[in-house]
Amino acid sequence: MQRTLALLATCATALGLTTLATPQAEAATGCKVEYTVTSQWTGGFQAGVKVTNLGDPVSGWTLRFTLPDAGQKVVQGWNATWSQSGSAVTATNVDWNRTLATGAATDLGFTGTFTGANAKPTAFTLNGVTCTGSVGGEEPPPGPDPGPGTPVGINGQLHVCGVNLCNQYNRPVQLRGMSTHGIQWFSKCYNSASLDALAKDWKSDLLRVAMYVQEGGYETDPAGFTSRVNSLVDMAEARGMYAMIDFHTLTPGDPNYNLDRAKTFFASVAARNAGKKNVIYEIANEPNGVSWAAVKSYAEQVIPVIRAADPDAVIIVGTRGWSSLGVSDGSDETEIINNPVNATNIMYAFHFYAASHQDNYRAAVSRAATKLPLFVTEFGTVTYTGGGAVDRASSTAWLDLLDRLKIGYANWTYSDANEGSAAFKPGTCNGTDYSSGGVLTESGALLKSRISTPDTFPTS
Ligand code: IDC
Repeated sequence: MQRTLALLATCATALGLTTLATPQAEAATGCKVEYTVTSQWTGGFQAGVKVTNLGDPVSGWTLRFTLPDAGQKVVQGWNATWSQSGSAVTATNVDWNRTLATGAATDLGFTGTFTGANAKPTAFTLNGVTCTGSVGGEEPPPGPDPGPGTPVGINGQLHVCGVNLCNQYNRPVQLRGMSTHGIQWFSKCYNSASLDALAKDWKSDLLRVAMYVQEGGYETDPAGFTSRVNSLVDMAEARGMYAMIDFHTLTPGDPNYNLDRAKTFFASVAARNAGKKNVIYEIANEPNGVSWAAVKSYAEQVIPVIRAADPDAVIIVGTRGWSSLGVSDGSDETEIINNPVNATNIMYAFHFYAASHQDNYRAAVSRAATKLPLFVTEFGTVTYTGGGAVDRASSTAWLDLLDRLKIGYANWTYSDANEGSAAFKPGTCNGTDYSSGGVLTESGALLKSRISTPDTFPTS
């Protein structure tokens, strides 16, 4: 302790705030703070502040936070240069902890005095970016117990084993569920009544949360969409369903166009949801017009950002040609088998639209399933436009194949969009009835009949 103690006044003068590096304009940012009062006595206390960098590496940083009670004063700090102005506290790196790699943490601390309640600090920022973590008032309450009979209650934390998705007993499971439509357009469809119907009537294992990045999505309001996704994760968790966080890139098709947004978004949602068992991350919906090498490079930059905050979650990587394993670009699964993403606990996405994608796509999935962990994170019963008639024969052939191979799926869409792929008739989401047969489209009725059959999750 003595070695690292630094007197506030001395260090503030020696290093000053002018030596600070600021993050580059395009750098991804994110941070986690764990604040702990390590001891407290009459009028005084000592606190530890662990800061984890969840963004790109930094070579100089400033941590700021607010002490909410007027009587709280920093007396002496260590491992940073500390200063206080009113309720605002600033801690600047010292020389030896100036650089923080992605995922790297540094431990700071201070002793202080207080006269009131000694409330936890709030509004932590690192280089101006809001931090998540166990800081006063910002930690979500512990998740509700999903309940013994629910998909999350039975299966717990998932992981990849061989080519399968496995549950807490290390046994393969197939998750069957639904995808939202774009949450920027159909947020009215995702409420307590509709999610109750999905969990209880449909007996869905999974809600995929489709957060478009363009088309009026994330890029227009990063904080707002991040918060909306988190709240849908909570709503799924409360009902014992898994939540797949879909970074719904579509146009442009090169996911690298959104690389910095992806790092910032996933650093934040992964830190916030790390303690939950129900989260699966899908890092790029449908890469298109881009090589597998470019998709792999994107994945190998985004996955470490998620792992730094949430080490044990399953991550799903989109594939070339609108997540067709390359088939829609005239390639096939061998480009992935020969050059897989360099990461563990990952799966690869496959998408199909039953009226458009038939025998040659089913053949590719049958072959690939022996070599690659696959998840059908999106499919439709109609054409690839999302509209047109339900192709019952092809949809049934697909679902029978996925059941046989134990490949999980999410159907596009749990919404009342005016298109054949939607499960509900237009206008349904203006009301409160999501359960009666009358609100379902042909596609909705077909999917509900498939998803609601009993799961056979192994329990030992
Ligand atoms: C479609 C929607 C449609 C919307 C369009 C453009 O159904 O209402 O206008 O996107 O954003 C995908 C995509 C998915 C598409 C869907 C159907 O992942 O975003 O949704 N589809 O076209 N890949 C293949 C088909």
